[in-house]
Amino acid sequence: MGREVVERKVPELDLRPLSNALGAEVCGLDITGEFTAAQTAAIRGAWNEHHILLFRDVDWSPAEHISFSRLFGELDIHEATPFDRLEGYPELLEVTNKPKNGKPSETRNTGRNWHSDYAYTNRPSASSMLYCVEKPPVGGDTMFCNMVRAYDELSPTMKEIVEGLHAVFDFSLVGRQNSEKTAELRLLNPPIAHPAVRVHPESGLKALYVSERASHFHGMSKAESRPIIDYLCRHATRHENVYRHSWHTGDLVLWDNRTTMHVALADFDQTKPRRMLRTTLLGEPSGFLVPKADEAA
Ligand SMILES: O=C(O)CCC(=O)C(=O)O
Ligand SMILES: [Fe+2]
Repeated sequence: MGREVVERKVPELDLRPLSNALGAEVCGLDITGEFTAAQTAAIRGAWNEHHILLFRDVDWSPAEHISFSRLFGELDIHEATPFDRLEGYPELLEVTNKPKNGKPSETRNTGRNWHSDYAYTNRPSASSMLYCVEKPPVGGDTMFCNMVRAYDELSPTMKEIVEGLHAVFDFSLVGRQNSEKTAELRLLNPPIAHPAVRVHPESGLKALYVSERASHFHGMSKAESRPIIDYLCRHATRHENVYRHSWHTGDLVLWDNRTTMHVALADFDQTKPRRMLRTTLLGEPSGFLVPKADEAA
């Protein structure tokens, strides 16, 4: 027997801003169960406007997390980081500091610098949905910044310069600690260049696409690129352009990787468990691999 379609007045979503820069909480909406196309479109519209949506007190199964995520696009099965996927659910990445099979988890330091998910692949992620299962008593926060505002607030001349650039994303800059494993993953995900300004396919908004994982701009040396990358990251992550999320169990945060960056803070006692589950929506194919010679420049 199919599940009943719950009557929800989603087109009149109860939205509360999370910060001045970005983000909104969607209040009073049960997101388990089925959605009509109109309801999904209403959530999508709010998401495109606010870049980040928060749902609280979500109590669902891995299968429900996956089916809700699929309403918004095709899911990645995390082949670019083929570890810590939930047993039987490759669509769910477990981001946790809890040991796996008696060994430290691969994801225990995931996201420790400002980034957009999977920028180092040729299908940079469109968006991610992170669900908090277990959290430390204090800390373990995640910060998000608005890359549409970051672009908008550049001078006209800087906008023109950046629009002509391709940023090269390098896996060795993801901030992992195990260098052997990092080298192995860099072979799987060789440096790739993407336009430094991207146009959101649905909203048409332009957003800066540069992060702390960009090594240089294609056709420029690292020495030439560094000050510009550093400036753009500093500019994008100014306090007033950031929302800092302090997690509660049952929180689900949806972020758009085309219009935001995020960073997972190590501001907690690492002996306390933190466990999150993430679905990742595939973005449009983008970018070109960087020839070895150029890479060394
Ligand atoms: O653990 C977090 O808060 C986020 C980690 C991260 O960067 C991600 O899951 O994409
Ligand atoms: Fe991330």
